[in-house]
Amino acid sequence: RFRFWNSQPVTKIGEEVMSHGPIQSEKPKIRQECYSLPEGFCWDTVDLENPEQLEELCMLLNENYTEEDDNTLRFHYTPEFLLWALCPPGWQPEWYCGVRVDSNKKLVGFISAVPSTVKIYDIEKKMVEVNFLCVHKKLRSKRMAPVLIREITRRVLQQGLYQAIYSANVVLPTPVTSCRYWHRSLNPRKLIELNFSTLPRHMTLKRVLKLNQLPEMTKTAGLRLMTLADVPKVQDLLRQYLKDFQLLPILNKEETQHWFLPRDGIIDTYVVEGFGGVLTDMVSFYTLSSTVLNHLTYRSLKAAYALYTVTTATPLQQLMEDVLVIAKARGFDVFTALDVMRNKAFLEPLKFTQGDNTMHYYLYNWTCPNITPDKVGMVLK
Ligand code: YNC
Ligand code: MG
Repeated sequence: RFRFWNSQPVTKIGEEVMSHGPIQSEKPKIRQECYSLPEGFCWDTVDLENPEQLEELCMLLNENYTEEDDNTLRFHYTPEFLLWALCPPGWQPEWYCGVRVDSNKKLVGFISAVPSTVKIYDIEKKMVEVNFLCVHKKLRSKRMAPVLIREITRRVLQQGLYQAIYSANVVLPTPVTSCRYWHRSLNPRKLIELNFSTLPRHMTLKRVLKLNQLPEMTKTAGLRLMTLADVPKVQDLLRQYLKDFQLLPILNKEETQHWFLPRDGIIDTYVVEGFGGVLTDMVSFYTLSSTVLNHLTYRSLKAAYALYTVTTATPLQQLMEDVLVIAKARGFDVFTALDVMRNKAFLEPLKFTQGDNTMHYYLYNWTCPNITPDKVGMVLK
């Protein structure tokens, strides 16, 4: 078990951690050449500025990235979404690491890293977020993933960064925190017909529809979409609010703009403007749709994923209810949130139900005591 992970600088399963710091503190010797791939495959850095290569990456992910057991729903990544998720300020071309088949050049493997400054307890570290590790379905269980991970690590070390943060729904050595997904039905009839949710026993559809009904209108005065001019104030709101958590991103202006400025169908941020132009609150979510396979009525499922919510004046539950009202009006079928930050306070009152999946967060080459979800101030995409 964990033949690969046991060779890596990560906290061992069951190890009790009292200290904070790198697992390998000395500067590693960095291998100059790429790691060896199995015969018949070659490395190829994916050029996201090239629309054809971006489309190839979309295809790889759309066909291979989800592990749906029943093959009815499949994430639908768009080129625009990937440009948002993968090209924040400071992105490095070498960190879009692809694997192709030698003979026909088909893209069959991928892993990415993007720069990120993360504060863990009292220590701020420049590191990378690793995401979109994917191996084509027909090439599974051939130890390709460890090669991809070693190679992205090499390319990150080459740029002088020694830590990483990543998340997965599988247990590996060793989660720094484990958070649960919660879902709020916005279109219960459709979710039930798609088997995304089940009709609770002893309940009729009519009753479920009634139970999930939302107000027609939002309640918060001054609630509006974020604009470019709001970037500095949103940055301040986030910095003030997140500082008391034990795991949080440190965002400069450019990063705040990148991650929060609304982009149609990708990222939405709403702010509450009070008297004298003060921004008192913000709430953000990203959009990720799934394709529905083999269904007579439905072709896609539109989901919103909560990012960061900051309140200083508006009651948290009210702001979140407003965002549910907005999401429903905009055609979302479901709103998903993790039990991080202060989210637990509104999840049950607003009729979110706990999902089956867990999101485990991991740190590479960093050890620290485990963090409870309510102390987590960071959401990974
Ligand atoms: C996973 N999700 O345990 P052991 S999340 C990391 N993350 O190693 P093989 C994983 N490791 O146990 P397959 C993993 N899933 O022997 C499995 N592993 O130590 C480990 N799925 O490799 C596993 N994407 O190639 C085992 O497995 C070894 O063919 C087995 O490939 C796995 O992006 C995978 O869920 C996930 O595409 C590629 O199943 C494949 O099954 C797949 O025989 C669907 O691998 C999509 C999917 C994962 C999403 C993600 C975060 C990835 C983080 C990677 C670690 C980064 C470390 C930091 C690097 C920079 C450091 C600096 C500085
Ligand atoms: Mg493999």
